[in-house]
Amino acid sequence: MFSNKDRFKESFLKRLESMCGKGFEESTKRDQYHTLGNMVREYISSKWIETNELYRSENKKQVYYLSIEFLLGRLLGQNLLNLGIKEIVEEGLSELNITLSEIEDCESDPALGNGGLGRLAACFLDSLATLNLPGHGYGIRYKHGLFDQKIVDGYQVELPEQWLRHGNVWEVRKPDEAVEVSFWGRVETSCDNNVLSFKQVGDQKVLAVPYDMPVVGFHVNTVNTLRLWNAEPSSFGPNHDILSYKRETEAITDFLYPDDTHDEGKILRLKQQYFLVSSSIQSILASYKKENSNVRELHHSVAIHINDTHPALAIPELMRILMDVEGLTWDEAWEITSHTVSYTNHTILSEALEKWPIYLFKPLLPRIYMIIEEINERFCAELWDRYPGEWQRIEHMAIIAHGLVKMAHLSIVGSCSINGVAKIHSDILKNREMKPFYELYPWKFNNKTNGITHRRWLLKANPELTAIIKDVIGDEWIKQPEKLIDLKRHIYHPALKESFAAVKRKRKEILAKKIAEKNGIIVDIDSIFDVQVKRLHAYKRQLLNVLHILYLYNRIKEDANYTITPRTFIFGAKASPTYYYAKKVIKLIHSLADKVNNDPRVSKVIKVVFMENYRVSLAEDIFPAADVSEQISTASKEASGTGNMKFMMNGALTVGTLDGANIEIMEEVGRDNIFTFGLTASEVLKYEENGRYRSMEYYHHDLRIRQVVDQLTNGFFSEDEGEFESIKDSLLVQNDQYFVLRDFASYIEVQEKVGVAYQNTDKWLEQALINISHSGFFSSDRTIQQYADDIWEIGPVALKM
Ligand code: 26Q
Repeated sequence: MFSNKDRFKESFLKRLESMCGKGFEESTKRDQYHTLGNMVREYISSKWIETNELYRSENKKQVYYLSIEFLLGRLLGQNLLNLGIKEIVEEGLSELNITLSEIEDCESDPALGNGGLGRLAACFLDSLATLNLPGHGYGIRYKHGLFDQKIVDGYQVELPEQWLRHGNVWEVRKPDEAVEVSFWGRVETSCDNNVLSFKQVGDQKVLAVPYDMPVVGFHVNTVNTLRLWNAEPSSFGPNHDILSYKRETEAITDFLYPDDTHDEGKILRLKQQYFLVSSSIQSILASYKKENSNVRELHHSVAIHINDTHPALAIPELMRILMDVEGLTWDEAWEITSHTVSYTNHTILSEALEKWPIYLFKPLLPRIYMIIEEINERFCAELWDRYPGEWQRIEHMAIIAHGLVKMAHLSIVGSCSINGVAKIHSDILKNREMKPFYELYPWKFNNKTNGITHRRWLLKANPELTAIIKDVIGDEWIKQPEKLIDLKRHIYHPALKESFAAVKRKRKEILAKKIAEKNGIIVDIDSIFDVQVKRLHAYKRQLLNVLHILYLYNRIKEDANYTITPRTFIFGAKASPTYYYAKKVIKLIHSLADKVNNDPRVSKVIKVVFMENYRVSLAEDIFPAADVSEQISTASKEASGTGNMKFMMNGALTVGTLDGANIEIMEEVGRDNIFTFGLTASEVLKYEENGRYRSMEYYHHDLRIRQVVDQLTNGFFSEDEGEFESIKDSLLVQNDQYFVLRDFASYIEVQEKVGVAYQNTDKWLEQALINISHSGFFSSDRTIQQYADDIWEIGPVALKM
């Protein structure tokens, strides 16, 4: 089918007829997409079956990655690339006068995640399969992924996302492997021969039906599985009020929660979490028991990883099944569970730490609550032994306290490993946020600096740059990304610099064309493309970027002799629908864009562009076109960041604070090849402790600051003068929690340096190439290898090609 272009063309045309009932001439792009997608899925299926058979027969340890989010992005192009058949398909299609990219554009962009955490899970799946590691994802098949963003008059409007509208060629429904998940009811305790047993009665059952998606490794035979659960009414459901039962059931997997920081405490969210966890643990145990007779050995064959605390109920759920179903004692079950589960923390923002009120939790999950109570009691007793009389410390560390269940504490106590996602983040966890737990269990804590898959973020997104690198250093780096460092010997070669400059230019032209189409703004290809794309959050400080642009506007207006390297400021960001401040900042970016882009003199040198509906497929157009990567979070607040790595790999220079993985990027490229500014993490933490920061002083003492802050409310933006008052208040009345004004001068200074540096084209190109050369460290292959070696203790299982 894919052995050469002629065979491909023949099969494609035949399949199109049989699938769509039309000839090629009458077929639509979507018909063609479905046809190709089906052919590829079929081509994958034999490898998929073989992989599963191999895993069964070898019976080696497997890892299951539980995540409430998998931000996959489009799969057709990535699967073709990983299977090594992209070129044949492209050649075949071109003889039919179609391009692969128009077909790819028919695919919906599965957005089953909010941002960093969900995209990380997707990169990890790609690396697991490519490294031939037996690792699978478990998630939720949301009917509606993250909302589509429309901008109306500068305001964000959310529309329901509809990725399943035209079906999903990649999934296989497995009704035979459906399991039941129980909610509500009560626990009946009975005692036989001095052994207590527990039964849930009066509960409501929901059917969890798995939809499996293949995860194709790059140029290997391994095809792993992403299993997404769909909630459906069970035949053991109630026999009254069936309609509301059906509605309630289906609501569980109806939509993805669009908030990635605020712990909303909604019962539906808790239902989603338990639904994911219970169905996944049942499925993991069922497949374990097919090959193994003794559940007491589970932790030697199975590792379960929880992506943040959202799947933390895996801990009590595994306890429940081991005790209530398998008949193990508490101690036996605890030994197994606490050696099976491992946990990654992705944030230190306190508002993001999950805490569930008992009054919500206990009625919904009565048996699980009982088990957590018991875990807590035993844990507190242990603490009491170790720290006699230190009741304050114990209260602070308890899993249940003040009417709340603390999911991070449960995760730490029930896991064998706890990791942060960048060095500084892991250090902050150990020395501050989770200090008492680190003192208790120092061996559990470790760091795994995040990574990204270069197969999507370089090979797929930037084939032009990929081709240049191959020309210069061959292709070993594709399998071993750390070998990108070989490029470094060549960075002074004029030919390399020229070809890199040509590629960057080409990708800027492509992006400029999209901007012209979508925004109606003509941007200057020779200007610096300065990009900030990420979720909108106060701590990520899009506002700092905005205020700097406003400052530049003022300079240009006031000083006829002011010169500046031309820049195009590009933003992409979704705000949580209920996050008032974030939505105001989106509006502010639009108001600023209107001012800047419509001013004849200012718009000659700077432009502001907001790209609507930022998502994986758009990101693949943006990173390759960027010159400057904005990573300007308040130091200590961004656990890692992963966009920073995608920019670096595509040859953008970072303007960043010493936060998250920016620090490790600096260690890789050297201080001269990154633009850092602002407070350090320890300075920020010190201010937070001593309370000595006064934003008002910066407002009064720096005229540049006073001018831009005043412009928020003095009619400059010619709208209702109250429009941006809340933003001004956040800076002055609320004392600027994220130190925007404190870092403002430093940011202006570093941005001036960027402008000057860009003028020296030759040197800039060298610096960009240095960034690319050092980006291999940030491949998720390295990250996953570290998880596999240090945490999961799994090794490769592979068929020969
Ligand atoms: C929790 C409870 C209720 C509703 C929603 C949530 C929720 C959902 C998603 C909380 C957090 C998230 C996502 C967090 C996230 O994306 N964190 C980012 O993770 C990246 C990968 O490790 C890091 O690079 C980023 O620094 C971090 O912000």
